Amino acid sequence: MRDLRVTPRTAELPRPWGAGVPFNHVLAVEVTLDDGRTGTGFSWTPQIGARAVQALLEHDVRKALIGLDPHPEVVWDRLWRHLREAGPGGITTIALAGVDLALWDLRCGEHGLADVLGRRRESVPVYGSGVNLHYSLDELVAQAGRWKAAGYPGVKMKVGRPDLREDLERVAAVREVIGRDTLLMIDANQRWDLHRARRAVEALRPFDLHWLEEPLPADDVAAHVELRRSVDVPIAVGENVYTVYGFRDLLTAGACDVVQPNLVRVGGITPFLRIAELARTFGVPTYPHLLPEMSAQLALHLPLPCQVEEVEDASFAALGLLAPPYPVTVESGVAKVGPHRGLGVQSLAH
Ligand code: SMN
Ligand code: MG
Repeated sequence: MRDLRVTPRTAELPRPWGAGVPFNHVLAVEVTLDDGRTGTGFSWTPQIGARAVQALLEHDVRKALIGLDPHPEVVWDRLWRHLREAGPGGITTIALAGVDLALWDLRCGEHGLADVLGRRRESVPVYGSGVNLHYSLDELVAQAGRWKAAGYPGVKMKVGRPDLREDLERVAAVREVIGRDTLLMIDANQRWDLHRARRAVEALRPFDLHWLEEPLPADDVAAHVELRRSVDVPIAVGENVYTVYGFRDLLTAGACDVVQPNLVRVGGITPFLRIAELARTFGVPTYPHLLPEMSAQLALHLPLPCQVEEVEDASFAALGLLAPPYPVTVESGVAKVGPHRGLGVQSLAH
């Protein structure tokens, strides 16, 4: 490999993710081979670390990359070891994702990623989501109503308001508007402890939850095991787990029913596929976290069926980060992958 180039992009969120998150930051990463071909990937840091990841890429990754053969799995193992002193996961793996995605883009050549990986299905259901803990009850219900009206098969909402009675009122109102036939998931974003989580699950029992996501600090494997033993709602976790070892520990402990690796946070397609294959051996499905344009492509290939998440007005297409034609389109809650080369995110860099 001859070069690596980073192009930072910032997109304003039409629906801010709370007072502190008005933007999403994306770093387009272009890798150039000795023969002049380029591949495009990206790192994504919605809130924290865009500058730090850019510095890692430009100073530490670039130097270690030049001269290597562009084999994604070999490069991944080598660079992960190289960056490890800065941490086994987090900004190191977020930086690595940019390179890994660019190398997969190159590996695909003129074909699309789903065809290179192999399609097990032709489309994937999409559930509608929102970063909506700060929404008023009316705003929350209106959002859920839009997903329902658009034909999405599932809706996910945030919980973890200071008073459990507020969560109860909000979940009840969303269930009411989406009806019994739409799946309802709740996401506590690690806000609870074991005691609060148990009380919440008990109180929310009438609302037929499809899963409870990140009820507890994501690193606390033992607490997840305890919770899972004492409640009957499925537990989903993984968007803040960064390594295959983290997923192995959750799975071997029997801590969850669904894993949700984030393609970028785990370091790209190479580790994502390793995690999905591992989870499969436990009979646990992998539901890719967010990033619908990439997640839908992967979901066509994943060994167990899943759904992909779309946060309202926050896909790369909706944020204006990608130029049409888009690699993935969603209609009536079903994602399809259109014809494109590689990952279809080349326009991120321009
Ligand atoms: C989430 C996490 C990060 C960015 C947006 C949304 C959330 C989800 O936890 O699962 O949708
Ligand atoms: Mg979540």
